[in-house]
Amino acid sequence: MLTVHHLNLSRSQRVLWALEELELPYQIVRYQREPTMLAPEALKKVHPLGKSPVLEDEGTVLAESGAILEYLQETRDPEQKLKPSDPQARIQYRFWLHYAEGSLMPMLLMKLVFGSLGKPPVPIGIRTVGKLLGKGVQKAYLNKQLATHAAFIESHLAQNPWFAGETLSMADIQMSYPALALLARGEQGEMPHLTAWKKRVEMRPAWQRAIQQGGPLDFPGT
Ligand SMILES: N[C@@H](CCC(=O)N[C@@H](CS)C(=O)NCC(=O)O)C(=O)O
Repeated sequence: MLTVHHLNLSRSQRVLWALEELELPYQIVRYQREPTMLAPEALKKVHPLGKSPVLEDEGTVLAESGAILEYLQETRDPEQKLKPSDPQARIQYRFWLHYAEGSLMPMLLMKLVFGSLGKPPVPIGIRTVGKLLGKGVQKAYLNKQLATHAAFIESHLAQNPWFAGETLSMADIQMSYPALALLARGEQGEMPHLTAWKKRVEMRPAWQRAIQQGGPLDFPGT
């Protein structure tokens, strides 16, 4: 039986969605974020990094959502439901699978960190400086970077209903967390194509079942 180590409000929602799309049986071990938003120590007993998601399959322990999604596709998707067959679509598939955590998530995470420098747990005496520093980095660097990413995603989805072309794939599942976080921030103006993609995602019964299993997907700090 596949086991998902699932942290609330987290990237492990992707794994639940993939499992629901593939209609696979699985069990969930649940973890709640600490007040600091970090994962509880118990997750380190499952994998040394102590992050979620982690997937267990008959003694194999896998971390990294992209690696987990590729593993599920290779081992549990004989009909290739979640990987396109067209060679050009496969190029896109690989690109978005890597881009999600390699390029977009780091910007969103930095935004979260630099946006928090004026708040606890930063010591009260340096919060004013922290806030100024955070705002400076956002203005000089992060906001421009995120605007470039948002425009790039919009132009891609203007031409493609799904990230790897005509059909839903693991690329959409991997992109779901940063793409929805970007949208939730609401700082990029109208993003009609990403919004339309979100609606297509939310209409999928497998997505709805994954949300029922994992809890509502919210983006703390966005
Ligand atoms: N690149 C990893 C990131 C894993 C990760 O950072 N997960 C977050 C949840 S979204 C986490 O476990 N955070 C809690 C912590 O850092 O303590 C992946 O895609 O799986």
